[in-house]
Amino acid sequence: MSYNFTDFLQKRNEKQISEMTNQEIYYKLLEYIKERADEKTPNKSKKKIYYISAEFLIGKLLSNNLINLGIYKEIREELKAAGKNLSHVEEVETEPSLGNGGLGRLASCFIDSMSTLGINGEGVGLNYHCGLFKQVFKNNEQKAEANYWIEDQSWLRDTNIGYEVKFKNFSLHSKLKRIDILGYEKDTKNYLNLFDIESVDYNLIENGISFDEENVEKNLTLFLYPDDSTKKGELLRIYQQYFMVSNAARLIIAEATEKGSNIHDLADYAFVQINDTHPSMVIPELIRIMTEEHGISFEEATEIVTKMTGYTNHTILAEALEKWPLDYLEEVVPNIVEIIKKLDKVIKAKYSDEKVQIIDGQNRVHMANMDIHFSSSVNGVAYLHTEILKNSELKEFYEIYPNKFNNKTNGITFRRWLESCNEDLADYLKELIGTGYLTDAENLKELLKYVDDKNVYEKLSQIKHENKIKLKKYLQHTQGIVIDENSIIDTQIKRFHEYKRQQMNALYVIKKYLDIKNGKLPERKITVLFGGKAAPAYIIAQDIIHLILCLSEIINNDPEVNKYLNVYLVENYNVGLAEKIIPATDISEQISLASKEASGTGNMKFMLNGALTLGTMDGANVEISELVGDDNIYIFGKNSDDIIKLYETSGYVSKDYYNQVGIKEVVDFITSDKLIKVGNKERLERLQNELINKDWFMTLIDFEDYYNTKERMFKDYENKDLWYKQVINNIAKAGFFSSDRTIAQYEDEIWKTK
Ligand code: F55
Repeated sequence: MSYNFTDFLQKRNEKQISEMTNQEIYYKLLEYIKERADEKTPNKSKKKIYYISAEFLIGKLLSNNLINLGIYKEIREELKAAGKNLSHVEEVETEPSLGNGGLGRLASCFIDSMSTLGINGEGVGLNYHCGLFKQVFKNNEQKAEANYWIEDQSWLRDTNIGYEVKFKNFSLHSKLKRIDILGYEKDTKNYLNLFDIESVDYNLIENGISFDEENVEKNLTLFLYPDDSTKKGELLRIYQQYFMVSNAARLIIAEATEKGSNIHDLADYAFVQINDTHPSMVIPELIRIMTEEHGISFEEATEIVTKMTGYTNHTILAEALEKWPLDYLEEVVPNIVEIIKKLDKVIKAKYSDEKVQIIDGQNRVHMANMDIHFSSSVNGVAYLHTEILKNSELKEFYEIYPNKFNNKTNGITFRRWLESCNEDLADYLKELIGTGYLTDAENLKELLKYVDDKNVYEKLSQIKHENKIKLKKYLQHTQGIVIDENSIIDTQIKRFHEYKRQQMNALYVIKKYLDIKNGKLPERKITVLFGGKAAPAYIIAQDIIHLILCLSEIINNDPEVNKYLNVYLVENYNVGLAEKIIPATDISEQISLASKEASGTGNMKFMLNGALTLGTMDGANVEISELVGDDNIYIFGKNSDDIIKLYETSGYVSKDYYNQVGIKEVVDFITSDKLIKVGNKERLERLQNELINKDWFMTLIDFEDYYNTKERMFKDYENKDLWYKQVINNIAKAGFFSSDRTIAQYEDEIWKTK
């Protein structure tokens, strides 16, 4: 059998564990795990999945790899025997920040599940050296700093694979780096393929995250471009996207050829899942290579590529759908423009409807439209989202291709989001229902036999309490935040965006503050936790962050109020923080404006970890509520049909709501003397004006219902039997949201590798 870590060190004449620093232990574990990974064989099947994504928010990999190797507890004991603490070693690892939020995290859960299910499927993306910016707070505002994460020793492995990528004015040579993706207790493994350039130059960084954007030969993989980029960065983003897909196309063709493909049959060897439109240029790029280099006709190449690609949509927000100006593309990749024009011609010849054209009247290329015409599958990421795509957002396409559309409700890997982040809960579940849920998450339903068991309520509440204490220690140590472990913890962690409505939660905080000042005291102390970054170019989102930071300064320092209410916005929210905050949370805030959140995946993580959802009928909340039933979730607000109608008829006037009693005084507080004293007048006034006169995401329409529902939740929390009965119902029904289920559906219904 396998040698353990101590044997590994002895064989190499290394120091004893007890004599090593945590840093040294981390690096040795990294080598040890890589060696163990070398024992595994790559998955083999004729057809291979290439999950191309501009983002893979992988998080730290040490504990996840130990769990997937089945040696987490063993290593912890070995370290403990030497007087070392595995969780301190975990802290040494830097977190790669190769993604913005849900889309990137989803891609990471998916590659974990593909490996676990033994599917021959790999991720393909870019190796950003600084990734998403590091968030720091100064004067109650967000500042962005460069976030270096690559160290001399890391999970990245060098390969000698690399390709020439031709742009209009120069060529770049790529270098492929790989990270092993180990399935849970599997003898096989897959890779995450990250392409890079060797000429990245950190000296281009000026200050914070500003850098010389023109020097593409040296900056191509320097930063992950934030989603709300201004025009300035758009060209760079096109360079990044083309570099990513050109390399992916080369890799696909090389691997297929190696296995005997003659390219005419490429679709038997490869399937490409296009994660949002960022990798869409893979379609024209594959067609280009086939026609230019393999003598295949344009018609045949188009047919092959259509057969071997599928597109996943993650949003209905119009501003997030990529539309590249033709002349930008022309400047970067003229060869691709030729192909896109040909594809556009095919569509123009067939359909007159303006809405389904690839190139519009303003000479912009609608990337999603190209994907839908020239791929074989179009999927949304939750039931409601897919229905909205079919019936409103992409209606015209659904009429043409009813069979292409399908739903794949998102999921999360339970290895990271339960086994690794909430070990005490995972151990207790094993005590109650055995280990079956580890390989088939639906087995969590067996928990339902304990739904009336008060001993189980007691134990679950103890675990939650312990998790609050762990979070308290961690936040105290790393951020100087001291939360109260006896308070109810109410959490909203996600990217800052108006549609996610952190501003509504902030208004709640104001109302609660005013309540307390007026002598209306909560039964138990409430801790409202926020976490998330705002795109540097997204002013209103930064204003919302500013408001929350100002509120926390006032509230946490007011002795009259801080006994009953605390508000914190944790700095630099990332995967690692999520892993600590979620197990400690009681209330999961999923309060997006109905129809706007495609799915959400935080909602799933919280329910699995024993928090109850306070949410709108949006995204996957709809499916959560169907699974757990009305008694086990707190739903409020207008539904998506009503909201879609309101947009169609321009029927929402925020001022009408602002003038209602109970709302005006709360909104007015944003520019009160108290707030202006600790804040920036311009920001606070702009935000208040936005809420009163625009409020594009209808904060005020749902505020009253939100407030009342949250109050009901606090009341129910005091009834422990009621609360924990709901908690059990939620954990028991969370099995559906395992990404193993999602990936099995992609495999059975789209990919068909087996
Ligand atoms: C990143 C870059 C661009 Cl240019 C546009 C969007 C993004 C991004 O981060 N999107 C994103 O995270 N979308 C989310 O995808 C999740 C996974 O499907 C969904 O759960 C979530 O609802 C959606 O907002």
